Amino acid sequence: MGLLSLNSNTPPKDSIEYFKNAIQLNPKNVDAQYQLGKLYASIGKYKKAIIHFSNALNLNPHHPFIAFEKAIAFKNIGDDNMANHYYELACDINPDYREEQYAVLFKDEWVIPEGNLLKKIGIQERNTASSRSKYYDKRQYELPTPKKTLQSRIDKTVLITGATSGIGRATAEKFAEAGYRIIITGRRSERLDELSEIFTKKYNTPVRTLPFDVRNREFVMNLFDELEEEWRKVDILINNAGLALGLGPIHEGNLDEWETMIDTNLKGLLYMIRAVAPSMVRRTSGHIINVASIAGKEIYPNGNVYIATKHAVDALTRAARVDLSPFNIRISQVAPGHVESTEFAKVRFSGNTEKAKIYSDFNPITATDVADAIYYIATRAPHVNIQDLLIMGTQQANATTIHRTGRIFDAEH
Ligand code: NDP
Ligand code: 8X3
Repeated sequence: MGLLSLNSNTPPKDSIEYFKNAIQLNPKNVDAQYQLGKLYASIGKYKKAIIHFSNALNLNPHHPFIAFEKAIAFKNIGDDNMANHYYELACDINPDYREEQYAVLFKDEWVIPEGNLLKKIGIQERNTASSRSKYYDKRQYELPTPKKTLQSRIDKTVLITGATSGIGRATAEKFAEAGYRIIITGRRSERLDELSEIFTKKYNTPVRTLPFDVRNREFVMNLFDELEEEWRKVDILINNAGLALGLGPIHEGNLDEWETMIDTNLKGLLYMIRAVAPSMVRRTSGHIINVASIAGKEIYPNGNVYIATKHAVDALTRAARVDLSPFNIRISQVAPGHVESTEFAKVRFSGNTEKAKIYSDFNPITATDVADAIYYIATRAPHVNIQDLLIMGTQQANATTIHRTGRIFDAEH
């Protein structure tokens, strides 16, 4: 069934079914995603339209028209900030959109363009007095009721992946304590809710929870659509979510565990950069801090695939720096050795508490020590980029040399 078999007289409902089927057969069909978005927009279902424009744009980020259509859809639901964001993107992709006839739609004081203007730019479906009123009748849409928000002491937003425990949680707390606005993420939404309550009460700073799995490519690529306007300018992205599963020789490796580690530690981190970096590039400001590991610098027996993912993070940190530094974006990395007060060992050994007792005979660093390092990286003067911080306990010399001579520093803590 080719897309061209539809003709202009097909009623929108039939066309919608047609393109839905096409997408079911092949979700990567850019044209079907785009056409379905346009159809939804033509009947005033702008939120659905946005979803399909987002899908289409993710599949073809350089498409000459989609970003503009998406901007118009956001305008229709009264989200000027996102409308302007996608209008700017549309202009970057296709500079023709800078022309006055398009630009007028995105001026702060938006004057309803007279009929022929919309017609001229191909949106004639809305070119009637009654449909034009949709631009303004926000009651038709379920717009989120603005919550009473707390004022942050530092006007910067930090998004931390994997904030439900360990290093991510400690880092979130560090930034909350300092008065930043924080977006905490992870799969366990109850944990996020609990932490949000604790941090808000304790530090009186705005906290936004956003539960998701970093492996969910579609969700991550549409991340900003999930967030209210005031949360969409991410100043600092901390890519921390990650895990090791198992510790054994490569010839006995568990393929599912390998894939989970690759999908989370490597692909999840990449999706996050791909989703957040473009807005940093547009603003020519931002900071991305990746949590790598000593396992990204050295190898140790039986660590194979986890080690490979962290070596990849190390390489990506350096490669992304080359691409993003021209846009005044800082890219840093922290590479810890063993870190206690995390769930890392419990997860690696599938909840086997005996095997997970790997910190009892020496003093490793703690999640708070790593959070301090991350905070240090993030708070240098704007002309300084800490590229890499390798950090280990005093009793750990490298990945494999650990002086397991007891918890000699416990008394000091
Ligand atoms: P934890 O297990 O305590 O924390 C891991 C965090 O990652 C959790 O918040 C978890 O949240 C989140 N996470 C895991 N999988 C996903 C996923 N698919 N989608 C979203 N979030 C996910 O361990 P750490 O704090 O130690 O780990 C944090 C980072 O530090 C990891 O990248 C790890 O590789 C790295 N690291 C750890 C070291 C250590 O010794 N502990 C040493 C060096 C580096 P949830 O389960 O709720 O999704
Ligand atoms: C976690 C530290 O040494 O277990 O990245 O790989 S190690």
